[in-house]
Amino acid sequence: MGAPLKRAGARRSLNEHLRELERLTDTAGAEVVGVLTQQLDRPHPGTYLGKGKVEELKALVAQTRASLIVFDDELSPSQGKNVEDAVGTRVVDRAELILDIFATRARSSEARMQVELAQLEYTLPRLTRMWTHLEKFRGGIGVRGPGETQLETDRRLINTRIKLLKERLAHVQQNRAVQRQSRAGEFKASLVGYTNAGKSSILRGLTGSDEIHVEDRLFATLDPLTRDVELGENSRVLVTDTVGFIRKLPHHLVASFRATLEETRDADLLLHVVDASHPLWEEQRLVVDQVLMELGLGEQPVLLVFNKMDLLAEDEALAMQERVTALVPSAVFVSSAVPDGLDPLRRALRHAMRSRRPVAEVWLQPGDGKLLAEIHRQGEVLDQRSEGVQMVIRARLPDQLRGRLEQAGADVKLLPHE
Ligand SMILES: Nc1nc2c(ncn2[C@@H]2O[C@H](COP(=O)(O)OP(=O)(O)OP(=O)(O)O)[C@@H](O)[C@H]2O)c(=O)[nH]1
Ligand SMILES: [Mg+2]
Repeated sequence: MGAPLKRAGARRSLNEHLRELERLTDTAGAEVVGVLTQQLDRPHPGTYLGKGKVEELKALVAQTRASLIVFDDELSPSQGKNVEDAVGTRVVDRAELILDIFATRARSSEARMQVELAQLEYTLPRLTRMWTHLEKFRGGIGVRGPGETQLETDRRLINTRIKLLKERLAHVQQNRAVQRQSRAGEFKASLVGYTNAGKSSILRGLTGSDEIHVEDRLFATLDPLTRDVELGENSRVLVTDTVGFIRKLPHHLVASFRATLEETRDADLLLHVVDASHPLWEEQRLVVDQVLMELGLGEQPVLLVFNKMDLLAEDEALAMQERVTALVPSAVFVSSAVPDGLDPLRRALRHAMRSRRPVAEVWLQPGDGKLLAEIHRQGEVLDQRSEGVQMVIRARLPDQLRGRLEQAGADVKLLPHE
């Protein structure tokens, strides 16, 4: 069921949005047997849809023998309940569907805990309203009836579970933070983007590793994965693949994945992957920007990576490159599906790395063991040699470290051409 509010362009995107909902439904393991749409001036407070449309929905459900109604739009708990009562079939909205997919696909214990946390937090307010709803039917007999007691029990149980999950997650995240520290010196890039844009395919292409899971499905990747990528010419970068975003991503899910995406906060560069062949790529790009903002990542340096260029006709591809480059000169256009199709991305990564982590030669005095250790920890050492009593290290140095070394009296020479 797709019933967006009337506004400019809503009709045009409605079909694409429903196609996406169909793919989500399929991913969740259901088959779509019928589709109904309506454009609304404003949602009906009781049933979201108007009365006539609810009747139509009921007829369609009877005709197709559907056992589930999926709404693309967000329903209040009472609206969902009212439609359920009117039609006699279970109703879920998009948020519940997405939560369900995450729940069945999450593999690592961290992802599973995060999804459970999101589901419980989603349920908590609905639980209250669900019981309130029942209260009404009992005609207000007894203010502290069994229903309310049950509600309190349920609430307490859920709250206890939420607290426990939060504690466990905090523990996992501490371990992660320790791991991150050990990689402090390396140049890090994170792949972010709309689900199915080709993030995992790009990491696979960059590393040549078949172990990386790629699938023509929404939310193929849930757990972040970091791999070392050799760029040639003495450059190496750590690239992290992350969970994809989608429009109307449930807020609780974003909140609970915040920690997993902590890695991304640490990244020197975000690689925002856009599916250039998707008719709504512009909307998808905005959705990703919005979620990044929500996650507090709005200020990170971003490289726009237009992927799947092989699916565009030559003139289309040229027109797109021209239009995008005029607005975002740094954008790159790639295809992970053709040989050498990722070369523009490799070049851009080498360039980004050189400008942000220039190679320097550091001359240290014999007593500078502490500085040497710091270079190894925070920078990327390419080689080291002795010149008389002095130690000469060639390394990629983040700006801050270079400043500190100079302050501490080390002799630091930038080597601009490496
Ligand atoms: N033709 C073409 N297909 C591609 C390209 N890159 C990825 N694909 C396909 O797009 C689909 C999704 O690719 P993934 O790499 O799994 O996408 P993802 O962004 O990791 O998706 P999620 O993990 O679900 O967020 C797969 O069927 C890929 O084979 C490309 O450059 N060209
Ligand atoms: Mg993926």
